[in-house]
Amino acid sequence: MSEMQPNAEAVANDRHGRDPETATLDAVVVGAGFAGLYMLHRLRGLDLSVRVFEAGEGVGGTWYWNRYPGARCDVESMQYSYSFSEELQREWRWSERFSGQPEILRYANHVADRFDLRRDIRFETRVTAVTWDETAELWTVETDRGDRIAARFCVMATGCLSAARMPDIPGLASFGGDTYHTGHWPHEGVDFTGRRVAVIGTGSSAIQAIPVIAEQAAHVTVFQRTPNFSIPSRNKPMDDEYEALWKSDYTARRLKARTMRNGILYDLNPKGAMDVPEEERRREYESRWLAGGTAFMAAFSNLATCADSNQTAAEFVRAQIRSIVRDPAVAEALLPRDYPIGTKRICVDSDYFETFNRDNVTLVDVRKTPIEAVTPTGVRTSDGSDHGADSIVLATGFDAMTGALLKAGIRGRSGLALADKWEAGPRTYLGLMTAGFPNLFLITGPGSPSVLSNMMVSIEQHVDWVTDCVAHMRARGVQTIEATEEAEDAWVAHANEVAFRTLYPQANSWYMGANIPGKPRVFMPYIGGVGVYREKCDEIAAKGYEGFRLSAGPALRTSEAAE
Ligand code: N01
Repeated sequence: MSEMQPNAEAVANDRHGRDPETATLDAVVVGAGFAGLYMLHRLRGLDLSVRVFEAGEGVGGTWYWNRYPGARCDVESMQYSYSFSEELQREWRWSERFSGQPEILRYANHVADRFDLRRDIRFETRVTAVTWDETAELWTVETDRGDRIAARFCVMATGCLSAARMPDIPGLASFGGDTYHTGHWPHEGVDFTGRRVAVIGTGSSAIQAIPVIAEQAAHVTVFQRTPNFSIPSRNKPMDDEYEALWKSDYTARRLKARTMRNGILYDLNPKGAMDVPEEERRREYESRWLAGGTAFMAAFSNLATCADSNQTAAEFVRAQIRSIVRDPAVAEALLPRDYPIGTKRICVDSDYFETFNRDNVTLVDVRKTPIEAVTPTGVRTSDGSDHGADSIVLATGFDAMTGALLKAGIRGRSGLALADKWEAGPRTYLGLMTAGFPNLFLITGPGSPSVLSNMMVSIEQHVDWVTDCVAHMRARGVQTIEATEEAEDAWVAHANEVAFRTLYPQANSWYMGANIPGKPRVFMPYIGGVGVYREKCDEIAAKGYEGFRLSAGPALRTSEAAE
């Protein structure tokens, strides 16, 4: 055991009566976002000893960190919530159709309290190394607070969009004002009153933040590299009848959502866009535009696969942008043209395009005039313009899907670093495990539907699958489970094949790793659909975990055996 100073709160004995600094735990979970919280709850249900490490001071993961103005979920509140507890889903009341970050964070805290989860979570503790001990067949988990803990299982619940990306813009450190990243927003909030704000980036975060910042700031300069498609959210207070309707039938609705392509229950038009007359197509797009939200992309069944069909949806949105933005030159600059709609994550906004009609908002197209440097007083572009700023907001995104996993310093069999194994891109079996890393589970890992789905649905599915797997191992005295190379190769090939049947790989998106210089271009999430994917996972488990190698060992220690 480490001689270093252990995490102070961890010194108390755990509920199994063991000193957690010296005991071998059944499981370590990394991250206390929605995945980590539910994983802890389920593993406790098996009466396993579990420790969660969380870098933040509180629970909530992405909703803990992303506190930028306007941060809001684009999955409806009635669906972006846990389904595992009937009481929880009935008692919790959402105030808006799409919940804002503060309310979602309150919900995460409510769940942590309601299920008494905090006592097994070590906050402000970052995992720095996760090493497989070949002899003991245990993971050794080390933290930046000196913990060094042995655990039979390690579950990475680190989130897909948690490693914030700072851009490599020369001079950034020399800026004399304040710099903020949307993914690490100050907890006390930021008052932009009277300030000139430069926003770099126009992805989902920026598109939500810009209208709110523009209401407050003296001036906002938006630096846009790639224009984005965005659909109005039409957010509104929660309608009591709508809530009651959902709650009257919650279980059936949740079950149905799990069979849907993206884990969201909405009305998918089964027709192809080119199979209907132009007038009907226009009506369909119009009604969805007026209804708001990502269901716009369900206007026709083939928008993700047929270029001509996709083009009709893209053109409809471009026409809306032209009609909203008064200055034709600004409208033109805001039109996304060089990738199919939906192949970069579709954005959902409240008055984003309208914001460019304000006198205090300027758009800078950095494709035409690239950013050359940040200076002490602002941002300089290639045409020699100095855009003065008091604050810079970096809405520059994340090292998505693999960033947080690779930062955790994971080493598997024979000391193989995950970073080396994934040098040419992530390789997993089902996005749940990776060969050479026994008993290490990934929640919504690359190779699973994850970011292409309602994350709550995918999180619950993975956590339930892992829980069942651990219970299966315990019942049969299995020591380790590990993906085989063959199963992994076949899954990677299948996931690729499915991805390349769609238009998605045509865009330079973070799905492809294209936002990070030098990152391998691999389509990372599984696009085969949440329902299909769930069936595959269940089928594999039913066949005795086909494609996994299960090795015998002493029966998993239950609390009874350990005490
Ligand atoms: O990040 P992004 P995000 N110079 O990567 C630009 C989820 N999310 O934080 O496209 C200039 O999408 C970059 O330009 P380009 C959601 O899944 C959900 O906004 O690379 N610009 C892009 O415009 C989302 O997709 C919600 O050319 C630079 C922007 O920065 C994901 O999180 C809300 C640059 C980054 O956009 C990530 O969204 C928010 C540079 N050097 C987020 N570097 C909802 O639920 C980068 N850019 C609604």
